[in-house]
Amino acid sequence: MKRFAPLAVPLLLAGCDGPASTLAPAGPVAAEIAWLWWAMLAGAAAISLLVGVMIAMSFGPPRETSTRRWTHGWGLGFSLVVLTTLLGAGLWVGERILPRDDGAVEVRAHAFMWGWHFTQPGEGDNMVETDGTLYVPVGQPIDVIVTAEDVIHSFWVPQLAGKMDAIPGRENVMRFQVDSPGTYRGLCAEFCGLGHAGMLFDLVAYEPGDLPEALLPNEPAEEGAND
Ligand SMILES: [Cu+2]
Repeated sequence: MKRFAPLAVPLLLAGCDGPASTLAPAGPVAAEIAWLWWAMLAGAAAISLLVGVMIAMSFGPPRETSTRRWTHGWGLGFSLVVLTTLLGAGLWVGERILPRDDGAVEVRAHAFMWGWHFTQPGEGDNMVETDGTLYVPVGQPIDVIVTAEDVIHSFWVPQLAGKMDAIPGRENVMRFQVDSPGTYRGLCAEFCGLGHAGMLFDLVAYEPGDLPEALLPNEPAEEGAND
């Protein structure tokens, strides 16, 4: 069985890529979060390694050693330094990705059982409402105001930012930014009933000068033309 273990590595790593992966960041906020993820993995690995070494040593022959060195030095000292560094990194990243008053583009995401209603700026000062697809310009900070109709949902675009709860009667604001145009996978990250698994949406990022058709003022459509 053991010799098949290395084969599992590429398979497991394959799960770290793709449209729903936080480890494939597509914007600065997500990049900070991904960096923090790796830092936490490294910290956890360092402490696990220490524990592993100590377990291995316990199987060896008894040796002259200072208990203090192990309990104070490694047990407390080393672990506290690692955990404090990670806590500091977490606070640093958390502070840097907060929304702030700097004229970011504002969009709204309203969650309901089971779908998403979005409001975003179109041409000029025109606000455009859409269902199931959120349109944002690339290269600019975006503040998404997250609300809910019925129960608690959660707004999540893994490649762009963290999760933000959508709570009825409350407005939660989250910041993100997209580096390059394209379509990104969005989903509800809070179990909200039978239709939860299908509560997906698209986030379409466009060049500011190249407004998608859905954001342009509606031409009077011919009756039944789109059915
Ligand atoms: Cu849900």
